[in-house]
Amino acid sequence: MKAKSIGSVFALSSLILAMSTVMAAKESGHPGTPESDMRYEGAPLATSPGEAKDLVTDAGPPMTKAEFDQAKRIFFERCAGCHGVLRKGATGKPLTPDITRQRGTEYLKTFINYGSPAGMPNWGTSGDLTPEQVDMMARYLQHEPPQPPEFGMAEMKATWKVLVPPDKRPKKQENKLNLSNLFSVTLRDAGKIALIDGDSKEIVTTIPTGYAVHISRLSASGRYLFVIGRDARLNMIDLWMKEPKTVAELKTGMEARSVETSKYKGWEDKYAIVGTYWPPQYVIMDGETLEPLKIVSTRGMTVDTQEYHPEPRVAAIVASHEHPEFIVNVKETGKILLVDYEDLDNLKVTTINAARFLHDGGWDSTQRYFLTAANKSNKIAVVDSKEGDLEALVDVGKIPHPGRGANFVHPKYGPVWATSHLGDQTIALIGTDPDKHPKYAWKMVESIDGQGGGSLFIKTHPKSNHLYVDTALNPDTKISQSVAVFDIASLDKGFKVLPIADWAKLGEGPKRVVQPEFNKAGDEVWFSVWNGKDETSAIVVIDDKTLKLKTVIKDKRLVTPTGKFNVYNTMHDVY
Ligand code: DHE
Repeated sequence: MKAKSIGSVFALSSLILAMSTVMAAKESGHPGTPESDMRYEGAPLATSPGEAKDLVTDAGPPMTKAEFDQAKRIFFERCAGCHGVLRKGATGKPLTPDITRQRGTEYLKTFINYGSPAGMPNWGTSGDLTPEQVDMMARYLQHEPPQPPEFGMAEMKATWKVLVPPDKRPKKQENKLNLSNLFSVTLRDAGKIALIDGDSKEIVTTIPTGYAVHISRLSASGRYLFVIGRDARLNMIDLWMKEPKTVAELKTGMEARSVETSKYKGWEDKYAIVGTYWPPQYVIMDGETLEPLKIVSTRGMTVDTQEYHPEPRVAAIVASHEHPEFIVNVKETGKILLVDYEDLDNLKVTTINAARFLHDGGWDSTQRYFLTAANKSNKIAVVDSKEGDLEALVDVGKIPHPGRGANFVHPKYGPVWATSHLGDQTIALIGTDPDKHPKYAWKMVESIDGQGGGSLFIKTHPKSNHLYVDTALNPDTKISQSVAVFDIASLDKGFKVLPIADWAKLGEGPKRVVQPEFNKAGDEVWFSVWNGKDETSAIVVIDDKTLKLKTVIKDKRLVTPTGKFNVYNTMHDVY
């Protein structure tokens, strides 16, 4: 299967349920379902449908082999992002044969044709699927879900490449780059990252990575950059080389979104970890060579109904500063794992009950407490990484989506951590100081209004007095193309709007403004203006004090820039 450009991708999403209640549908042709939402959750799988094992039996309605193959392809491209590869349900409803056979072909056809107010797009009446395809999908769903292959040690080792062995690498930094102010920028649809010098704003180089590359993280020393693609390809880039390049590579599965490295004292640069969506597992690798050392499945029981989930995907991973542990979010089971990497042969894993569906999150300012979104539960789970237990589950707004969140000192509540939301316009502030402000600790102390829903990322910096909130998925282009900025000393006075996309002076296109990221000094903020693959994108840099435009970085190599990771801030978890 060839991956499609983001503009042509559609999927089912219950994220849409909440968003559609606050936003008008636009552009997508699916009532109640803005196109941007479908694109966000519904990227086609990197997993090839051809590799999935078919289980067609007489228990389901008749289908020819050709029909089954076509239906499988459509499902992998358009539906699996929300319903899960095994259709056990994720943000979309479960569609296993025990349920679908009861519903029957006619019922399923109606659903697929017309969609539902709960966020199911109207595939038939929108013209995306022909009447024959709708009929075919309704029959397909009554057969057992085809299962993509597993990916164990043998498969991983077969993909493992050490391009430059450790003893052939530089002994000291061989370039003149100011590494701590370097940015790794995701070039999503180019399958590359760009390294941009934070001082001169020049592109140092671009480096090929995995398909629809997702995030970058740094080794504890800051020397190695780890980049994960949606196809689960991990690139390890040595920033000390004359021209930084990939020194080791590993395919860790078929779908992945997260990577992290060991940061506990004495374990710096020792291990890396990748969490995969398919197969549902995590793998711990050698931090110098990416040799896969330990693979652990995340299949198991859900936190609430305690039923078996065959496909619990690994979402955010952070490295503990309190113990030699990785903290691993397991999305569909709603459990957070503390994986002790001291002894990989006798692996100790603490399982913390949180809530579904765990997604992204970050540290409080002391780096003891990990705050993470359980997005379908509208909660933030707080893990005490020192004691190794759940501190609280805090109710917030609809579908919290913090990225790594934002830490600042509130004039009344003391230290707080903030998240914005996909499903409403609010920004939730949670007190994080149980010692000096116990009354406010682990409570939503305030909910302030931003520009609108559809927010993905929020950011501040210890040196800044501003809080920036993007609204990249808001259906109103005025809102998705600008950001709200609050003065932390007077949050109640509302926000200013910075028309970031206008400042970039680009031509046509969606021009979503996404993910604020500070430079090392904390006096500049970088925003991606994320346009279509064949349109011009840019990075807009503003002065944090004056909120005025400083620079627009435009270059034909900057194809669909999204996430930006400042080396120093990412290494030290500064946000
Ligand atoms: Fe992300 C972080 C998953 C779509 C940009 N994204 C994450 C993390 C997860 C995740 C689990 C946390 C990783 C960690 O901290 O270890 N993202 C997913 C999806 O499942 C989803 C919804 C759909 C998909 O099929 O991938 C998805 N993400 C997107 C996008 O469409 C975004 C906006 C653009 C893009 O580049 O694809 C996007 N995600 C990001 C970014 C981060 C991220 C920039 C890191 C933020 C940070 O500040 O750390």
